Formats: sequence, C-alpha cells, structure tokens
Amino acid sequence: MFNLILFGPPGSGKGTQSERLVDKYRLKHLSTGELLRSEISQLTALGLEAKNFMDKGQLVPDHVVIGMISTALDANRESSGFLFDGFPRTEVQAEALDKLLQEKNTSIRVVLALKVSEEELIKRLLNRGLTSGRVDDVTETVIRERIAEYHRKTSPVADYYDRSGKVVYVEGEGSVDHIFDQLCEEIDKRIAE
Ligand code: B4P
Repeated sequence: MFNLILFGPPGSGKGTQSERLVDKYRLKHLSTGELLRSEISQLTALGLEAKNFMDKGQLVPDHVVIGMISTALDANRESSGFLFDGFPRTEVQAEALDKLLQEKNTSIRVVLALKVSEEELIKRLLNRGLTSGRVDDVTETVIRERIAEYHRKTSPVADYYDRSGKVVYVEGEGSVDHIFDQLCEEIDKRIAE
C-alpha cells in the first residue's frame, strides 16, 4: 500500500494536484474539505456543525474529521493506497492517522508539502471565490483567518512528519503541469525504492 499526504496552506493547490495524482497512481482520494462540503450539502448534523467553523475560516474540531477519515478508511479496505488531501491539519489528527494506519499494518510513505507565498494564496482564493460559490473564498478577512489557522495549528504537522524524515518540499508556484511533474518525480523515486 502506498499512502501519501499532500500538504500545504489553503489555496496551495492540494485539490488541483490531488485530482491528477489519484488518476495517475490509482490512489483513493480522501479530501476532508470535500467530505465536509458534501455533508453540508446534504444538511447532515455533522455538516451543520462543520459549517459554523468553515464559514469563519476556522478548522473543524478534530473529533469530527478524525471520525470521517476513520469511516472512509474502513469503507475502502481494498484500496491500493490513499492520498490524504487537507488531512491531517493538526498534530492530534496526525497522531490519530498514524494509529488508524498502524491498525491496518500500513503507514505514510511521504508528505509532499507545497510552498506558496501568502500573496499568491490570497490572490488564488479570491479568484476562486468569484466562481466557486464557497463562502470561505469570498472575503479577504476569512481567507486571512484560514491562513492564520494554518500557521497556528497546521504548520506544526510538517514538523511532526519531519521527525521521521518524511517531508519533501515542492515549489507550488508555476504552471500546474510543472508542479505535477515535480510531485510525480518524488513519488516515482519512492515507488522504485
Ligand atoms: P479545503 O477544502 O482543504 O481547501 P483549501 O485548503 O482551501 O484548498 P486547496 O489547497 O485544496 O486549493 P486548490 O487546489 O483548490 O479546506 C476548506 C476548509 O475545510 C478549511 O478551511 C477547514 O475549515 C475545513 N477543513 C478541511 N479539512 C479539515 C481538517 N482536516 N481539519 C479541520 N478542518 C478542516 O487551489 C486553490 C485555487 O488555486 C483554485 O482556484 C485553483 O484553480 C488555483 N490553483 C491551483 N494551482 C495553481 C497554480 N499552480 N497556479 C495558479 N493557480 C492555481
């Protein structure tokens, strides 16, 4: 089983690159952002709880997203590997993921971390807000709060995986094709090992 995390601040291109990577490597794509938006559109209790946090640019409580990922892992036992997109976003989530994977006799092989400047992130998200219908992409205050949450709670996740030498930084500015090629190069190296 080959499991990887695509890591980076909001708007760094995790969703964009994930779509291509899962296609190429036949991985199961697990995006907590997408799972949460699907719960919101179905008006579930979980979705309604999550919406309060997401609309303000805040992270959804750990127990909610960990529960969702645990269910998704169980529902995809036959998968040849997982691409985690937007998860884990806190150290508590990272520890929980390690445990869940351990129970399945597997682990994270690599964390690919996209590097993008704050100015570029804000530009991309405001631009997406013009068409995405996503409340959290529309106002600069909410976008800045998401970036602040990233610095407060999510960037320590890279340090967590760095301790086991699993993090590789990839330049996230430039053409989508070029960034994709860089990510594939890192994955191919590890598949060949
Ligand atoms: P997510 O859905 O994960 O969204 P994101 O971080 O904003 O976007 P991503 O990095 O995937 O950017 P994308 O490729 O789309 O999270 C949304 C919210 O859900 C969070 O704020 C939080 O509240 C909640 N949540 C999710 N997971 C959680 C967790 N684990 N714990 C707690 N809460 C959680 O790219 C953005 C834009 O840039 C697009 O318009 C794209 O076209 C453009 N773009 C991409 N690559 C580009 C490039 N190379 N050049 C120019 N533009 C590019």
